[in-house]
Amino acid sequence: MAHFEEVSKQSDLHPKPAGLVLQYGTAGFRTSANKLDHIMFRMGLLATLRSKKTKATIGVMVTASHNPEEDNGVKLIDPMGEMLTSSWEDYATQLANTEQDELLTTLKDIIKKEAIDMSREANVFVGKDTRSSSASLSQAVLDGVKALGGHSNDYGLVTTPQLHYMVCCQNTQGKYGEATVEGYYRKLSQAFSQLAKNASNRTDDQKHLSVDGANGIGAIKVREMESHLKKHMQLSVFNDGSRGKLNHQCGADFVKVQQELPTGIKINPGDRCCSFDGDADRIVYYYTDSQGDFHLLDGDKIATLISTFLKELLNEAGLDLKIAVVQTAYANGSSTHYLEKTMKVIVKCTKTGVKHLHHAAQEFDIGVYFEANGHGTVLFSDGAEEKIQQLANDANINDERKKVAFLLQNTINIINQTVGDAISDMLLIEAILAIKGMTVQQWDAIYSDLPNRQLKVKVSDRRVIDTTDAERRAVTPAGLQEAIDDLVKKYQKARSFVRPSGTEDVVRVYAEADTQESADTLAHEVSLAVY
Ligand code: NG1
Ligand code: ZN
Repeated sequence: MAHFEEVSKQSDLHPKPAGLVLQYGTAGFRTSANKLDHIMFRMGLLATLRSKKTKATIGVMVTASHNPEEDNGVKLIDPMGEMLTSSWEDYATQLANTEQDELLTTLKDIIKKEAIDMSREANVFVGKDTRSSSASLSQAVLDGVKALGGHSNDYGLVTTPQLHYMVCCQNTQGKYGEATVEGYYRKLSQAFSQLAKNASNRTDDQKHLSVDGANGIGAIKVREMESHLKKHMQLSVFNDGSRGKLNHQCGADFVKVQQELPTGIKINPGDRCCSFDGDADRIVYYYTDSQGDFHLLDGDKIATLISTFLKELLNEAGLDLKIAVVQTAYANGSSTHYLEKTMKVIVKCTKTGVKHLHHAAQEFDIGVYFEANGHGTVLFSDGAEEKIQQLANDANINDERKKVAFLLQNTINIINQTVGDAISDMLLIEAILAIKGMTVQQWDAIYSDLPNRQLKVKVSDRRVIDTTDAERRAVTPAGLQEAIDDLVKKYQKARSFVRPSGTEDVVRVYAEADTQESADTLAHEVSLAVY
């Protein structure tokens, strides 16, 4: 067929370096930008096939999130705005690694295995972050879509969650919202304004938030959003890309791992601040106290704030809906303890990677999922949304319950349920703090984090480490887990685990204990055991 000739011709313009092998990992493909041109072209092809197969619009986002500027990457988005289904990750890897002269054979194999009707239309939404390499790489994706005869819509610079949102809107015929960036701003800002009406008179100080945009797309987009928020919020945006380098000593990953302020931000003690990551799907909050000490409110604290708020609303509404919090092994032990023992909500632990948390959260009426690094959102089941809707429409309920139903409805509308979203999470957190009349210090005081430390270890082959029990225990290499157990025993309230990273060529080490010194020493000792 003519399309295959075109694929062959175009593919020669996006040649694969012979012998290069890459894996579709935790968050798609991610490596140095100069190795990715052929990957992008081929992901354009794969997205077109996936679109034909699902009879729906598919998304392709060009970004390497929190990685340095020199890197890039690509993630595919499935019809409901969720991550690409795992069964197709293998196709992505096959297509990425097949040598130039075998590309058509691999492509035809996938078409045959999936029985794809090639006469069907295909539609692909493409977005990119602000990296200097993203422009040509997203063009390579578009070339791939075109070569296979698919239609594309190039959204240009968008956050990752905005693209997820638009794919979902498109495939639900507008039920979830309008498939435009403007539609996204409108939906979220309207919900925010409605929620903010329920906050008692706030001073300008209370409305003020400092945002570290990681010198990335989030800074641009939060500025665009600001005009929609009118008098409800006052933002100071730092690290907006005008001077600094993407993710360099700033952004959510830097702040979370280093447990310190990003560079380029000017704040006073007590000021409420947050940092986005490079593609604005993660957020962490923080402040400094009068002694100049830094206080981090990470994904665990965010999950606690949101789940407490929702649980209180459900109680007031008299709605019997099952709420759960989904975390990973990186969740601070204090957060899990607080959620289970004090809040009495169900807590589930999954493997690292949003797709795992997302799936686990789908099992509940309301699933609040957050990685400790600030990547997360809230999922409402159809049944839960219906019950909330019914309550809101019930003419026989008192004003108090009506108000609660209204709050729940707007909470649903402010949340981007397709994936973790820094802007949407920020608005929800700001609304909750405003409604509860809570300061960032009061939020921080809900529980105290156990001191912890994260380290990266370079090894010759990180794949020798295999884990079990949601990555909390190492199965291989032999003796490693026993060595970790022996080290952990030396400290109070201690816990430690290791796992190979899915986005970088490193092994990650995590340790927590009763003091920072113990957590630091334990992390160091465990990293020596990994060598
Ligand atoms: P890896 O590199 O597999 O640890 C990191 C994050 C994940 C997830 C992905 C995708 C940590 C410890 N790991 O994965 O939580 O966010 O990146 O961005 O933060
Ligand atoms: Zn990200």
